[in-house]
Amino acid sequence: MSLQGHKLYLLFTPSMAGPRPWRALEAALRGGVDLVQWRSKEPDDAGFRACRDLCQQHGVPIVVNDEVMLAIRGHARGAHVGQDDLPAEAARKLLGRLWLGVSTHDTTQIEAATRAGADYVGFGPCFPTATKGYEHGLDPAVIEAAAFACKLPLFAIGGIRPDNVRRLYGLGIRRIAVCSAILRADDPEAAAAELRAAL
Ligand code: TZP
Ligand code: MG
Repeated sequence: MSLQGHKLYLLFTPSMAGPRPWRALEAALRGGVDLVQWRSKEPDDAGFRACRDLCQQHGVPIVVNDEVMLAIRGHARGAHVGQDDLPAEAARKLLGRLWLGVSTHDTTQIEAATRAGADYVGFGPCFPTATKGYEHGLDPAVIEAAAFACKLPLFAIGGIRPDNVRRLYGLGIRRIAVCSAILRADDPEAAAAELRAAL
């Protein structure tokens, strides 16, 4: 399966999702999330396996944030690394044919991730977001240039919500990664469906 059809990427941090994280994840999957990142703040292999199995039931691939070895031994579809994590080249070697995602913040980093053999990039922050403490989003012109220049599937990230996602669409963005807009929504299924409809 290629990444081409994947557009709505949920960063699933259970502690972000209120008292019933699994219910929120299931609702998000029903709403149209088609790629999930396991993004636990503490090591939680049992939580990872529960997440993986739920995603599998919905036919949705799971990617592990940071923990490349967990992705491999846990039979995830791939792993995601940031600029301060295991270098993308090293992650690429360990992952073999599994997917590698890389967080990027400018076109130089996109080019480096592409050379390192990434399968997709995250790009942002597009808007301010408390989830990662960004007070400002990138200049829309920078986002548009990245969307145009990037040869890999690019998931815009950072503060994306149903009420601003169309601005990104207008800049050429066709894939998004979100956390709080779904996990903190009163109705995660509706939030996911609304984001998906905008893409
Ligand atoms: N990287 C850039 S912004 C961000 C990450 C992991 C947080 C995304 O979360 P939210 O809640 O969708 O802004
Ligand atoms: Mg990281």
